[in-house]
Amino acid sequence: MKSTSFVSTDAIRASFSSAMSSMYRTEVPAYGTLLSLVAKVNAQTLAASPELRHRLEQTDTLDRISEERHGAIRVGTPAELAMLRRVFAIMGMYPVGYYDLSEAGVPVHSTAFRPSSDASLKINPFRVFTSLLRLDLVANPELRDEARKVLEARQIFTAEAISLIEKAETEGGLNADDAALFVQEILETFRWHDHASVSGELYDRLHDAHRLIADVVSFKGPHINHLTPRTLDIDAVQDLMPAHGISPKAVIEGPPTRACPILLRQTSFKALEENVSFRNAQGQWEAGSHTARFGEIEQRGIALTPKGRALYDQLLAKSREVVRPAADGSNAEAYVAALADAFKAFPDDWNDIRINGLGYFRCSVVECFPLNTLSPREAANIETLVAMGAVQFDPIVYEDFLPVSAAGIFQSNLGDDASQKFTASPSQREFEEQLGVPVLDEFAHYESLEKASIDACLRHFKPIALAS
Ligand code: OOG
Ligand code: NI
Repeated sequence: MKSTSFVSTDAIRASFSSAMSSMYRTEVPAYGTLLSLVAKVNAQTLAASPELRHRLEQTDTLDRISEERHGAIRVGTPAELAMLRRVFAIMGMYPVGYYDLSEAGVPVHSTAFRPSSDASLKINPFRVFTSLLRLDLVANPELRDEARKVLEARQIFTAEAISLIEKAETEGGLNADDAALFVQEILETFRWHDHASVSGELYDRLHDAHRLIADVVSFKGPHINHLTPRTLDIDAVQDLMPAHGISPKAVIEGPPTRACPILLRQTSFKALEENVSFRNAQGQWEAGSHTARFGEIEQRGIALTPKGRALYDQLLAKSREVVRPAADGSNAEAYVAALADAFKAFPDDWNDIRINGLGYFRCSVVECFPLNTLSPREAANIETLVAMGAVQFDPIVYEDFLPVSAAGIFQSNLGDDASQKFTASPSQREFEEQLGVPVLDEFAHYESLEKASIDACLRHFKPIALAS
């Protein structure tokens, strides 16, 4: 029988996001420190910039920021990935984008599960960057087979989780009690395990192949490896981190500091070395360690069009030809200067970005605009309406990721010895087959949001445009 009292997928996601955050705060205390630092800086930034506060209020996006974060997990088999797709769908999170990380020397490919509609993003924009290990990129066939056997033998979901997933799918939703239980059971999948499921000897061999392979294969489940709050001023948080006992990586990844933020800027603190026990040949537990979990913060800017993204990629590459940031931070200042210099070629004014077709914007009607000043011809043209002040525009926030250009985050967390190379081999079709659905194309999605906002404005002025 179909129940009418289902909890909304948005509410389940919000409760899951909050449960993950509490769990990670207990597991990695420095994450809690970062959260309070980010909250403090965000409050100061808003106090110092009434205009920013006003636009965030006007676009109904202020409230989401304090709750906003993303997490990252890495799974080992196509079956695990396909099941996660079903889990996230119950929370209103769908796969957006395909990322080939073999390009950055990491043997995984990925997508981000996230809400896609405006309304859902406003309620809670929680996203989970989800990577699937590519055993096909492991050169040694014996090691590949051993890893596959270990992965195929594990079950990362509890029995209760599986029955609730099936129930949600057959009945079309979950009632309040089931939704609360579902969140608790799914949390189990992402919990940290300090007892490895492989021997120390196998762990070492996996680790020699790539630190990330050891991370995916050696444990009972895909522990959450970081949770990232969103800040409105990443430079300020980066500067304040040392005074709060956290030492950040030397440079912020992504674009430089700008008046009009674009895409995504991120910085992190190094992964912790944690105590882990491994079983030895006699079946006894032996002490060892593993490094996987870290902290990260991010600042989000406007979503770029393919043209804007190409310019971004080109300018980033140009700055890296001048200075490549060293892992020890010794040339950080020179890098920051080279980056700022290269990005002088990227317009730093919202209207210039819009007119040059570099970014996506959401248009809206200016409510107090005197309609009787518009001629029918003016009322039918969006550019004229913008120029006359009848329509305003706000940047559409980039909701996705830049893991390849921010390969620095991976590298700084993999340790300096992790320079293994993998041949870049994007394999989106295979990924989508394993996932069970195609991923949403993020450019097409942003474009449709922009177009819908323009259409709504034109509809508003249509009575005038049609008047003769
Ligand atoms: C995922 C890293 C990707 C980001 O912010 O770009 C990511 C991982 O290390 O598993 O979270
Ligand atoms: Ni991240």
